[in-house]
Amino acid sequence: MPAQYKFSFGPWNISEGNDPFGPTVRPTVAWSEKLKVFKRLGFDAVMFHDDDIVPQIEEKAWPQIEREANEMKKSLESEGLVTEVTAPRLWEDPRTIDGAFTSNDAKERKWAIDRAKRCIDISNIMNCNIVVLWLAREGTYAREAKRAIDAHKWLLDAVNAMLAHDPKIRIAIEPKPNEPMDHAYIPTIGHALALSAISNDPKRVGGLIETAHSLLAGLDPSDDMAFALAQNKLWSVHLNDQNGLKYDQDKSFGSANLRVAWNQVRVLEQANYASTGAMVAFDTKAMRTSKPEHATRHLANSRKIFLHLVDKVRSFDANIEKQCIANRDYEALEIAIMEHLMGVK
Ligand code: 3MF
Ligand code: MG
Repeated sequence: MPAQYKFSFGPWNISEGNDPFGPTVRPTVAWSEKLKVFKRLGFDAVMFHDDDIVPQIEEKAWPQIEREANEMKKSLESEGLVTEVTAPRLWEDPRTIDGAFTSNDAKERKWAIDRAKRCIDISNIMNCNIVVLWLAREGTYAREAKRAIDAHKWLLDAVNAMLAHDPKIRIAIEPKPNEPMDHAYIPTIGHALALSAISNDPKRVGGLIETAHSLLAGLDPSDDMAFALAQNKLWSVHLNDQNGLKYDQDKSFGSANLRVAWNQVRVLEQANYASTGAMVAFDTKAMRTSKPEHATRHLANSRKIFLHLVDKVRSFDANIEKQCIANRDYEALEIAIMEHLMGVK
Protein backbone atom coordinates (compact mmCIF):
# COMPACT_ATOMS: atom_id res chain seq x y z
CA MET A 1 0.00 0.00 0.00
CA PRO A 2 1.53 3.33 -0.99
CA ALA A 3 1.56 6.04 1.71
CA GLN A 4 -1.49 8.30 1.79
CA TYR A 5 -1.05 11.88 0.64
CA LYS A 6 -1.69 14.54 3.28
CA PHE A 7 -3.19 17.84 2.16
CA SER A 8 -2.97 21.38 3.42
CA PHE A 9 -3.90 24.95 2.58
CA GLY A 10 -3.57 28.32 4.29
CA PRO A 11 -6.11 30.73 5.75
CA TRP A 12 -5.33 33.18 2.91
CA ASN A 13 -6.64 30.64 0.38
CA ILE A 14 -10.17 31.50 1.49
CA SER A 15 -10.25 35.13 0.47
CA GLU A 16 -12.42 38.13 -0.23
CA GLY A 17 -11.70 38.43 -3.94
CA ASN A 18 -10.01 41.83 -4.07
CA ASP A 19 -7.47 42.35 -6.85
CA PRO A 20 -5.20 45.30 -7.75
CA PHE A 21 -8.09 46.85 -9.71
CA GLY A 22 -11.06 46.30 -7.47
CA PRO A 23 -12.18 45.92 -3.87
CA THR A 24 -13.31 42.85 -1.98
CA VAL A 25 -16.41 41.10 -3.32
CA ARG A 26 -17.01 38.52 -0.59
CA PRO A 27 -17.35 38.97 3.17
CA THR A 28 -14.42 38.02 5.37
CA VAL A 29 -14.74 34.48 6.70
CA ALA A 30 -13.81 34.29 10.39
CA TRP A 31 -10.96 31.95 11.27
CA SER A 32 -13.32 29.86 13.41
CA GLU A 33 -15.37 29.24 10.25
CA LYS A 34 -12.34 28.55 8.05
CA LEU A 35 -11.11 26.02 10.59
CA LYS A 36 -14.19 23.88 9.98
CA VAL A 37 -13.59 23.80 6.23
CA PHE A 38 -10.35 21.78 6.39
CA LYS A 39 -11.70 18.40 7.50
CA ARG A 40 -14.92 18.88 5.60
CA LEU A 41 -12.95 19.13 2.35
CA GLY A 42 -10.62 16.25 3.24
CA PHE A 43 -7.61 18.27 4.37
CA ASP A 44 -5.21 17.26 7.15
CA ALA A 45 -3.14 20.31 7.93
CA VAL A 46 -2.87 24.10 7.90
CA MET A 47 -0.06 26.26 6.57
CA PHE A 48 0.31 29.50 8.46
CA HIS A 49 2.01 32.85 8.35
CA ASP A 50 3.21 33.89 11.80
CA ASP A 51 0.51 36.57 11.96
CA ASP A 52 -2.19 34.12 10.86
CA ILE A 53 -1.43 32.44 14.20
CA VAL A 54 -0.99 35.67 16.17
CA PRO A 55 -2.74 38.61 14.45
CA GLN A 56 -1.19 42.06 14.98
CA ILE A 57 1.94 40.26 16.09
CA GLU A 58 4.03 43.45 16.04
CA GLU A 59 1.87 44.97 18.76
CA LYS A 60 2.28 42.02 21.12
CA ALA A 61 4.94 41.00 23.61
CA TRP A 62 6.22 37.42 23.77
CA PRO A 63 4.04 36.18 26.69
CA GLN A 64 0.90 37.14 24.79
CA ILE A 65 2.23 35.69 21.52
CA GLU A 66 3.00 32.45 23.34
CA ARG A 67 -0.49 32.34 24.86
CA GLU A 68 -2.23 32.97 21.54
CA ALA A 69 -0.08 30.41 19.72
CA ASN A 70 -0.95 27.82 22.37
CA GLU A 71 -4.64 28.62 21.92
CA MET A 72 -4.31 28.20 18.17
CA LYS A 73 -2.58 24.87 18.64
CA LYS A 74 -5.45 23.70 20.86
CA SER A 75 -8.07 24.75 18.34
CA LEU A 76 -6.24 22.81 15.62
CA GLU A 77 -6.07 19.76 17.86
CA SER A 78 -9.78 19.95 18.55
CA GLU A 79 -10.33 19.68 14.78
CA GLY A 80 -7.79 16.86 14.39
CA LEU A 81 -5.51 19.10 12.35
CA VAL A 82 -1.77 19.76 12.48
CA THR A 83 0.43 22.62 11.30
CA GLU A 84 2.21 21.82 8.07
CA VAL A 85 4.51 24.86 7.91
CA THR A 86 4.83 28.37 9.30
CA ALA A 87 6.22 31.41 7.46
CA PRO A 88 7.31 34.85 8.65
CA ARG A 89 5.26 37.44 6.76
CA LEU A 90 8.13 39.74 5.94
CA TRP A 91 6.54 41.72 3.13
CA GLU A 92 3.73 43.80 4.68
CA ASP A 93 5.49 45.79 7.36
CA PRO A 94 6.49 49.38 6.46
CA ARG A 95 10.04 48.45 7.50
CA THR A 96 10.31 46.04 4.58
CA ILE A 97 9.31 48.37 1.75
CA ASP A 98 12.85 48.05 0.40
CA GLY A 99 13.18 44.35 1.22
CA ALA A 100 13.56 42.47 4.50
CA PHE A 101 16.81 40.48 4.71
CA THR A 102 18.19 42.51 1.79
CA SER A 103 17.04 45.98 2.82
CA ASN A 104 19.69 48.63 2.35
CA ASP A 105 19.03 49.65 5.96
CA ALA A 106 20.90 47.54 8.55
CA LYS A 107 18.22 48.21 11.22
CA GLU A 108 15.54 46.83 8.93
CA ARG A 109 17.61 43.75 8.10
CA LYS A 110 17.96 43.11 11.81
CA TRP A 111 14.23 43.57 12.31
CA ALA A 112 13.56 40.97 9.61
CA ILE A 113 15.91 38.42 11.17
CA ASP A 114 14.32 38.97 14.60
CA ARG A 115 10.86 38.46 13.11
CA ALA A 116 12.01 35.24 11.41
CA LYS A 117 13.37 33.99 14.75
CA ARG A 118 10.05 34.77 16.42
CA CYS A 119 8.32 32.78 13.70
CA ILE A 120 10.58 29.83 14.58
CA ASP A 121 9.55 30.15 18.25
CA ILE A 122 5.88 30.17 17.25
CA SER A 123 6.47 27.21 14.96
CA ASN A 124 7.87 25.25 17.89
CA ILE A 125 4.74 25.93 19.91
CA MET A 126 2.71 24.66 16.94
CA ASN A 127 4.82 21.49 16.92
CA CYS A 128 6.03 22.28 13.44
CA ASN A 129 9.67 22.17 12.38
CA ILE A 130 9.42 23.66 8.89
CA VAL A 131 9.59 27.40 8.35
CA VAL A 132 8.92 28.56 4.80
CA LEU A 133 10.77 31.53 3.37
CA TRP A 134 8.95 33.13 0.49
CA LEU A 135 11.45 35.93 -0.18
CA ALA A 136 8.82 38.32 -1.45
CA ARG A 137 10.64 41.64 -1.45
CA GLU A 138 14.20 40.35 -1.71
CA GLY A 139 14.94 41.85 -5.09
CA THR A 140 14.74 45.16 -6.89
CA TYR A 141 12.54 47.41 -9.00
CA ALA A 142 15.61 49.31 -10.21
CA ARG A 143 18.62 47.13 -10.77
CA GLU A 144 21.00 49.78 -9.41
CA ALA A 145 19.03 50.21 -6.18
CA LYS A 146 20.95 47.52 -4.33
CA ARG A 147 24.30 45.82 -4.52
CA ALA A 148 23.28 42.31 -5.49
CA ILE A 149 26.50 40.76 -4.19
CA ASP A 150 25.85 42.23 -0.73
CA ALA A 151 22.20 41.13 -0.96
CA HIS A 152 23.24 37.51 -1.49
CA LYS A 153 25.59 37.68 1.50
CA TRP A 154 22.78 39.13 3.64
CA LEU A 155 20.42 36.35 2.57
CA LEU A 156 23.02 33.82 3.68
CA ASP A 157 23.48 35.67 6.99
CA ALA A 158 19.70 35.53 7.57
CA VAL A 159 19.48 31.81 6.82
CA ASN A 160 22.44 31.11 9.10
CA ALA A 161 20.93 33.21 11.89
CA MET A 162 17.72 31.20 11.65
CA LEU A 163 19.61 27.90 11.70
CA ALA A 164 21.58 29.04 14.75
CA HIS A 165 18.43 30.14 16.57
CA ASP A 166 17.07 26.60 16.71
CA PRO A 167 19.01 23.37 16.14
CA LYS A 168 15.98 21.46 14.84
CA ILE A 169 14.27 23.94 12.58
CA ARG A 170 14.27 23.26 8.84
CA ILE A 171 13.96 26.09 6.33
CA ALA A 172 12.06 25.51 3.08
CA ILE A 173 12.79 28.27 0.57
CA GLU A 174 9.90 28.99 -1.83
CA PRO A 175 11.44 30.54 -4.95
CA LYS A 176 9.56 32.96 -7.18
CA PRO A 177 11.11 34.95 -10.02
CA ASN A 178 9.04 38.14 -9.85
CA GLU A 179 5.98 39.77 -8.25
CA PRO A 180 5.94 41.82 -6.18
CA MET A 181 9.50 42.63 -7.31
CA ASP A 182 10.62 43.15 -10.88
CA HIS A 183 13.42 40.65 -10.33
CA ALA A 184 13.86 38.46 -7.23
CA TYR A 185 17.25 37.37 -5.91
CA ILE A 186 16.13 33.75 -5.43
CA PRO A 187 14.08 33.13 -8.58
CA THR A 188 14.46 29.36 -8.91
CA ILE A 189 14.99 26.21 -6.87
CA GLY A 190 18.53 26.13 -8.27
CA HIS A 191 19.27 29.43 -6.54
CA ALA A 192 17.56 28.23 -3.35
CA LEU A 193 19.53 25.00 -3.11
CA ALA A 194 22.79 26.74 -3.97
CA LEU A 195 22.11 29.01 -0.99
CA SER A 196 21.40 25.89 1.07
CA ALA A 197 24.72 24.35 0.05
CA ILE A 198 26.75 27.28 1.37
CA SER A 199 24.72 27.63 4.58
CA ASN A 200 26.02 26.45 7.95
CA ASP A 201 23.76 23.38 7.89
CA PRO A 202 22.74 22.40 4.34
CA LYS A 203 20.75 19.42 5.60
CA ARG A 204 18.28 21.81 7.21
CA VAL A 205 17.74 24.11 4.23
CA GLY A 206 15.53 22.77 1.47
CA GLY A 207 12.83 23.91 -0.90
CA LEU A 208 9.16 24.27 -1.65
CA ILE A 209 8.06 24.31 -5.29
CA GLU A 210 4.99 26.26 -6.32
CA THR A 211 3.65 25.35 -9.76
CA ALA A 212 2.87 28.95 -10.77
CA HIS A 213 6.27 30.21 -9.63
CA SER A 214 8.11 27.65 -11.76
CA LEU A 215 5.94 28.50 -14.75
CA LEU A 216 6.58 32.22 -14.23
CA ALA A 217 10.30 31.43 -14.38
CA GLY A 218 9.73 29.63 -17.69
CA LEU A 219 10.55 26.28 -16.10
CA ASP A 220 8.74 22.99 -15.82
CA PRO A 221 7.43 22.50 -12.27
CA SER A 222 7.90 18.73 -12.37
CA ASP A 223 11.57 19.15 -13.32
CA ASP A 224 11.99 21.68 -10.51
CA MET A 225 10.46 19.14 -8.14
CA ALA A 226 12.74 16.41 -9.47
CA PHE A 227 15.79 18.61 -8.90
CA ALA A 228 14.84 19.08 -5.24
CA LEU A 229 13.70 15.47 -4.81
CA ALA A 230 17.04 14.17 -6.10
CA GLN A 231 18.64 15.96 -3.14
CA ASN A 232 15.94 14.96 -0.63
CA LYS A 233 15.05 18.62 -0.42
CA LEU A 234 11.45 18.86 -1.53
CA TRP A 235 9.75 19.60 1.78
CA SER A 236 6.44 20.92 0.48
CA VAL A 237 4.72 21.82 -2.75
CA HIS A 238 2.26 24.59 -3.54
CA LEU A 239 0.26 23.04 -6.33
CA ASN A 240 -1.79 25.44 -8.41
CA ASP A 241 -1.80 26.55 -12.04
CA GLN A 242 -0.87 29.48 -14.22
CA ASN A 243 -1.89 30.47 -17.73
CA GLY A 244 1.32 31.69 -19.33
CA LEU A 245 3.54 34.57 -18.30
CA LYS A 246 1.40 37.12 -16.53
CA TYR A 247 0.53 38.02 -12.95
CA ASP A 248 0.64 35.18 -10.40
CA GLN A 249 -2.74 33.55 -10.94
CA ASP A 250 -2.95 30.74 -8.36
CA LYS A 251 -5.55 28.91 -10.45
CA SER A 252 -6.87 25.51 -9.37
CA PHE A 253 -4.36 22.72 -9.83
CA GLY A 254 -4.44 21.28 -13.35
CA SER A 255 -7.05 23.74 -14.59
CA ALA A 256 -4.81 25.43 -17.17
CA ASN A 257 -2.09 22.86 -17.93
CA LEU A 258 -3.35 19.34 -17.37
CA ARG A 259 -0.31 17.55 -18.77
CA VAL A 260 2.03 19.73 -16.71
CA ALA A 261 -0.08 18.78 -13.68
CA TRP A 262 0.10 15.08 -14.58
CA ASN A 263 3.88 15.32 -14.71
CA GLN A 264 4.00 16.93 -11.27
CA VAL A 265 1.92 14.13 -9.80
CA ARG A 266 4.02 11.58 -11.71
CA VAL A 267 7.29 12.86 -10.26
CA LEU A 268 5.82 12.92 -6.73
CA GLU A 269 4.68 9.32 -7.25
CA GLN A 270 8.11 8.28 -8.56
CA ALA A 271 9.72 9.74 -5.44
CA ASN A 272 7.14 8.18 -3.13
CA TYR A 273 6.74 11.74 -1.85
CA ALA A 274 3.93 10.93 0.59
CA SER A 275 6.18 8.47 2.45
CA THR A 276 8.71 11.25 3.15
CA GLY A 277 6.16 12.87 5.47
CA ALA A 278 5.98 15.97 3.25
CA MET A 279 2.51 17.23 2.40
CA VAL A 280 0.69 18.52 -0.66
CA ALA A 281 -0.48 22.11 -0.21
CA PHE A 282 -2.72 23.93 -2.66
CA ASP A 283 -1.86 27.62 -2.87
CA THR A 284 -4.92 28.46 -4.96
CA LYS A 285 -7.35 31.34 -5.11
CA ALA A 286 -11.08 31.50 -5.79
CA MET A 287 -12.08 33.33 -8.96
CA ARG A 288 -13.25 36.88 -8.22
CA THR A 289 -16.62 35.88 -9.68
CA SER A 290 -17.16 33.13 -7.08
CA LYS A 291 -20.10 33.65 -4.76
CA PRO A 292 -19.33 33.37 -1.03
CA GLU A 293 -20.91 29.92 -0.87
CA HIS A 294 -18.59 28.73 -3.68
CA ALA A 295 -15.39 30.31 -2.43
CA THR A 296 -13.72 27.08 -1.29
CA ARG A 297 -14.47 25.07 -4.42
CA HIS A 298 -11.01 25.77 -5.85
CA LEU A 299 -9.53 23.85 -2.90
CA ALA A 300 -11.87 20.88 -3.18
CA ASN A 301 -11.41 20.88 -6.96
CA SER A 302 -7.61 21.02 -6.76
CA ARG A 303 -7.57 18.06 -4.36
CA LYS A 304 -9.99 16.18 -6.59
CA ILE A 305 -7.91 16.77 -9.72
CA PHE A 306 -4.75 15.77 -7.82
CA LEU A 307 -6.30 12.47 -6.69
CA HIS A 308 -7.65 11.74 -10.18
CA LEU A 309 -4.17 12.29 -11.53
CA VAL A 310 -2.71 9.95 -8.91
CA ASP A 311 -5.10 7.28 -10.28
CA LYS A 312 -4.08 8.17 -13.83
CA VAL A 313 -0.37 7.90 -13.02
CA ARG A 314 -0.86 4.57 -11.22
CA SER A 315 -3.00 3.12 -13.99
CA PHE A 316 -0.73 4.05 -16.89
CA ASP A 317 0.68 0.87 -18.42
CA ALA A 318 4.36 0.79 -17.43
CA ASN A 319 5.08 -1.61 -20.32
CA ILE A 320 4.03 0.94 -22.91
CA GLU A 321 6.44 3.40 -21.35
CA LYS A 322 9.24 0.81 -21.27
CA GLN A 323 8.71 -0.30 -24.86
CA CYS A 324 8.44 3.21 -26.25
CA ILE A 325 11.62 4.22 -24.46
CA ALA A 326 13.47 1.07 -25.60
CA ASN A 327 12.32 1.79 -29.15
CA ARG A 328 13.09 5.54 -28.82
CA ASP A 329 9.54 6.11 -30.03
CA TYR A 330 8.56 9.15 -28.01
CA GLU A 331 5.73 10.04 -30.42
CA ALA A 332 4.06 6.76 -29.45
CA LEU A 333 4.74 7.49 -25.78
CA GLU A 334 3.19 10.91 -26.10
CA ILE A 335 -0.02 9.77 -27.79
CA ALA A 336 -0.36 6.92 -25.27
CA ILE A 337 -0.17 9.47 -22.44
CA MET A 338 -2.58 11.88 -24.14
CA GLU A 339 -5.13 9.12 -24.79
CA HIS A 340 -4.75 7.89 -21.23
CA LEU A 341 -5.36 11.42 -19.91
CA MET A 342 -8.36 11.92 -22.19
CA GLY A 343 -9.80 8.51 -21.32
CA VAL A 344 -10.04 7.50 -24.99
CA LYS A 345 -8.44 4.62 -26.81
C1 3MF B 1 3.14 34.16 -3.15
C2 3MF B 1 3.00 32.91 -2.40
C3 3MF B 1 2.83 33.05 -0.91
C4 3MF B 1 3.57 31.99 -0.14
C5 3MF B 1 3.31 32.03 1.32
C6 3MF B 1 4.28 31.10 2.02
C7 3MF B 1 0.89 34.14 -0.08
O1 3MF B 1 3.18 33.99 -4.50
O2 3MF B 1 2.97 31.85 -2.99
O3 3MF B 1 1.44 32.99 -0.63
O4 3MF B 1 3.26 30.71 -0.59
O5 3MF B 1 3.48 33.30 1.82
O6 3MF B 1 3.99 30.96 3.29
MG1 MG C 1 2.94 29.81 -2.49
